[in-house]
Parts: sequence; structure tokens; C-alpha cells
Amino acid sequence: DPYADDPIRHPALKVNSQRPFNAEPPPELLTENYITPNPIFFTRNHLPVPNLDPDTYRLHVVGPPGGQSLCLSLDDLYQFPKHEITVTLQCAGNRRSEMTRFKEVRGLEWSAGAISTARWAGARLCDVLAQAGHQLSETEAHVCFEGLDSDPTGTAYGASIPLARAMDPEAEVLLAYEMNGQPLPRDHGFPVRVVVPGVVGARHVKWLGKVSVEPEESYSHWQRRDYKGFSPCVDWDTVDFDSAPSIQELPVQSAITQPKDGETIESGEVTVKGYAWSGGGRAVVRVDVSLDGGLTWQVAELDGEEQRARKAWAWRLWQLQAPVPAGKKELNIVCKAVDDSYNVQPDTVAPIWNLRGVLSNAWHRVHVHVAP
Ligand code: MTE
Ligand code: MO
Repeated sequence: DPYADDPIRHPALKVNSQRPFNAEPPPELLTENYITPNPIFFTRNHLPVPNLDPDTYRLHVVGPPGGQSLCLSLDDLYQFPKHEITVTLQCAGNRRSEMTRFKEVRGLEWSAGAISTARWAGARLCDVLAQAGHQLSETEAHVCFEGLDSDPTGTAYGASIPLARAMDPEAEVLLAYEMNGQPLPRDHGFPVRVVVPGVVGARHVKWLGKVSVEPEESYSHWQRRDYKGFSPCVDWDTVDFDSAPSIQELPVQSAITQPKDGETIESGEVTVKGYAWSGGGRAVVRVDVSLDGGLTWQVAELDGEEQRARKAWAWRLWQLQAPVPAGKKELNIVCKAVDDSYNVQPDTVAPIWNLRGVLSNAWHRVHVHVAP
């Protein structure tokens, strides 16, 4: 069993698949803290978790022609300036189960918990690439990452990002060796993973073994044959994966974590809580909440750290306290966020449904009963 050596996990996690391990925190724990505690940070593994020895670990960085390839130990990585940032990581499949309910899709049944936030620390990728002699002159190039996890045929997990993002110090792409002040937990990439702020989780390659600059995107299955969006009219017989760009920056997202769907709430006052985030460093400027399915709206209060302009890498938590409208036996609670490009979430799943169930960011809806 290639999974026999996987780590022990926190019992509160809702498991979507045991082998490979995929799990999300329950909603009430997800937004209890602005920073997600490591043991309940969502986990998305495609393969068995490698068990790497920090003393013999090496990161291979391929240099350009005429440059210098690097073979870095953990101690070597610690010599680069240490950079620490708060970043929210979201899987492209977050909230897929809502798409499935509309029409069947292929993929893990994530609820709204395939998203979490941590303080990440490590070396900046741009510093490491510069040391190997890379420059931004290779304008159309991509930085390819390979994990040290692999399938029985020896194929490793891989993904890539544009070189322009990797070389931009303002983009703050990290080779992270710390998560919330601790060495990375095994499930989250021990000893080193990539953190690409504002970009889909799939590019944050864990158990990083190799970095190279290539003229083309990674040839990995997960870069080319997965993690792409399509029209609702495309099905598995007609899909042409080469016709769509790989997902990089994610669209604006928000979800309700309290109350829970199907719950019975007290009459009087209701507290609605949730999270909101957008890709590409776009800040959340507003979260609107409706108690009547979207007919009337109220503006939620934003909590958590203030976001930096163009570098809003981490989510906002939000809440709304409101009187329960008199005489109501049930409420249809809805939330939607607005980012600083005034991007909004679509009201329903129908126009964004896609066969792989990615990019699921319709208004989030929770139906509750009101105690008599
Ligand atoms: N890196 C490797 N090596 N193997 C993987 O399976 N999964 C990716 C990414 N990096 C993956 C990986 C996907 S799809 C996501 S959403 C994130 O890791 C999840 O990171 P987490 O498990 O730390 O939450
Ligand atoms: Mo993912």
C-alpha cells in the first residue's frame, strides 16, 4: 500500500477521499480563526505523501544556458533573505458539490472548505532564480515545478507559472519552509513547497524537488489536462483541453460558514459569518448578504487583517448581525463578494457549470428554519 506511510490527520476534518488524502475543515472551524491552524488546513493530495529526510533533501534549480544550476540543501535555502506573508490557498475545486447538484461533474465533492489561510515563510523564488542566473529577458517563459511525490509509473506531480510572475518581487512567490511559524507539516509539502499568492492551489507545488525555466508550460497532466475552465456546452466527448488556458488567478469568491444549511435558528437576531477572497491580489471591497434569497441586501462587516492594494493575498472574514424578519418560518441566506476590480459572483451555477466542476463561485446559499 503506497499510502501506508501517510501521516496521521486531525479527526475534525471532513474526508472526501482517504487515498489519496483529501479533506476540508468543517465550516464552523474554518472561520473561527483568521489564520487557519495547521492541523485543520484543507489538504489536497493527488498521490501518496513522500517521507523526506530534511538532512538529505535537495532542491534542484536548473540554470539558463551559460548560467549555473543549483543544488540547494535546506541550510542553503535559509541563507536567502527570509520573506513572510499571509496567503490564502484555494483549490480550483472548492464548492464543486454545488455544481454537481446542478448537473454531474467529475471530481472530489468539496463543500466550501477547500480554502485556508496561513503565514508562510521562505526564500523568494525571484532571489533563487536570480542566483542561478535567470533573467526576465525570457519573456514568454514558464517556471516549471516538480514534486517529489509520484505515481507507480514514477510520474511526479508538476505545474508551472509564467516566468514574469516568478521574477516579479512584488508577486512575492515563495519557496516556503515554514507554515504558521512551524516547519511545513508533511501533508502540506515538508520540507519545501511553492506558494504563489493569488493563484490557484494547484500551482503551489508541495515536496518541491525541481525548478526549471522552460519555453512552454509544464507538460504535467495537472497543467495541461486538468484545472481548466470550459463552457457549459462542453462535455467529455467534445472537450479539447488545448483550447483553454490553464487556471492561474482565481475569480472572486465568498461563502457562508454560519449558520449551516438546514440548521434551525432562534427568532430575534441572526449572525451570519463567512469568508471572502479574490485572486491576483485583488482586494475584497464589500460583501453583500441577503436573508430573502437575493431580493433585498445588507452589507456585512469585514473582519481580519486589512488588505494591501494589489497584494491582497489573504481572505477577509466577515459577519452580519441582523434581526430575523418577523413572521418568517425560514430564511434563504445568500452572500456575494465584490473585489476592487468590481468583479462580482454570478447568481447561479447554470451559466458557469463546467464538466470538471472548477471555478464554482456562484452566490453561496444557505437555507435555515426559524424556531417558532
Ligand atoms: N503538490 C504536489 N506535489 N502534489 C499534489 O498533489 N496538489 C495541489 C497543490 N500542490 C499537489 C501539490 C493542489 S490541486 C492543491 S489545491 C494544493 O496543493 C493543496 O495544498 P494543501 O494540501 O497544502 O492545502
Ligand atoms: Mo487543487
